[in-house]
Amino acid sequence: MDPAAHQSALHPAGPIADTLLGLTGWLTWGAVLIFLGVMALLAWAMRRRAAREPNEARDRSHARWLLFGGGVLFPVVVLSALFVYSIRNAPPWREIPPSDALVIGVTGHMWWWDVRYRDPASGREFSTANEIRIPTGRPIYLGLSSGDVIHSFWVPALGGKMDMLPGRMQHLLLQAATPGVYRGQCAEFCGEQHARMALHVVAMPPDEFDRWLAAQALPAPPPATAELVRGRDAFVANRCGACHTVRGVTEESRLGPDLTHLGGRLHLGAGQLPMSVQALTEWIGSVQRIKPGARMPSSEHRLDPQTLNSIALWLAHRP
Ligand code: HEC
Ligand SMILES: [Cu+2]
Repeated sequence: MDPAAHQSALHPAGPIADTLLGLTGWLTWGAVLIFLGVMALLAWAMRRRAAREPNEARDRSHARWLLFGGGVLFPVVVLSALFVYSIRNAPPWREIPPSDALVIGVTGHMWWWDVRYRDPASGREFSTANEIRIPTGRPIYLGLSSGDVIHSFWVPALGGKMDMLPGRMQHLLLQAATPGVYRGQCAEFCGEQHARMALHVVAMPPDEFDRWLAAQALPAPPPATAELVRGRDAFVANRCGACHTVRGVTEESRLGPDLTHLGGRLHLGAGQLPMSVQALTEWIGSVQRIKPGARMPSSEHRLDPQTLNSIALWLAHRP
């Protein structure tokens, strides 16, 4: 796991995760208190019973107390209080995004995340993968869906958890108060590489985010050196574009992650390897060894090491 990123609901990094931790605290400590109270009563009752003669009238009145006091009155009071508290403090699970929210589409696939943005300045829509960049201090409204089986979206430091269902759009709000990298993980078993379906949320100051968004919306610039031209040509010739989009180079395909600005992402393979030319070469050559069952074929038997390396260079040089 990336040591710089944290993935903990106990260390909230935004107001929504804060509220959830508060609610968890009330529930946990409330349950502990009630449990201790009941145990103390039980101990007290056992001691008294041992010390006393039986008396039917008194026992009946105690039973009534237990039934109405402990069985009805107490739960009604406690549950009503909790109900009011949670209604007043619940994060706003709204069908309609708040007016200041940034809307991002996330689709779960076996075993990676497709992330879609719209740049308000240029009106361009674009995809990226496995990493969600967000501005701090602003609610993020996620539209969640799935391309195959049920997945579940959960970045514990920033908000709640929501299932991603095929054929249906679900919603979730996130918010980050401080810049940082927050790890998430698919939270619904979705097949053999479920455990290797991680994602990272990178929260950045709003102006930095705006620059990032504008740059991501642009297509890939033409390669500047002979080596990069070789990489691009090999990518096209080996039909990587059957599954991957590199905007400006290949037609759109949604079978695999968009690779237009891959070099700017922190990880490869849904959080499996830190980004580097070396890791990319390894991934393209032997993805089936790194992530067995991934929906991408290994290329080591088809491509020589130089070709692998030049594709990796071309993919990595574009932030
Ligand atoms: C049959 C479809 C398919 C083909 C062909 C294919 N890929 Fe992939 N590729 C995928 C899928 C699916 C993933 C996501 C795998 C995962 O993480 O589980 C992926 C992941 C990747 C990633 C990691 C992206 C990220 O954001 O983590 C790179 C890089 C990549 N492929 C490069 C290539 C290259 C280069 C080629 C051609 C030699 C290629 N792929 C051919 C389907 C394909
Ligand atoms: Cu999953």
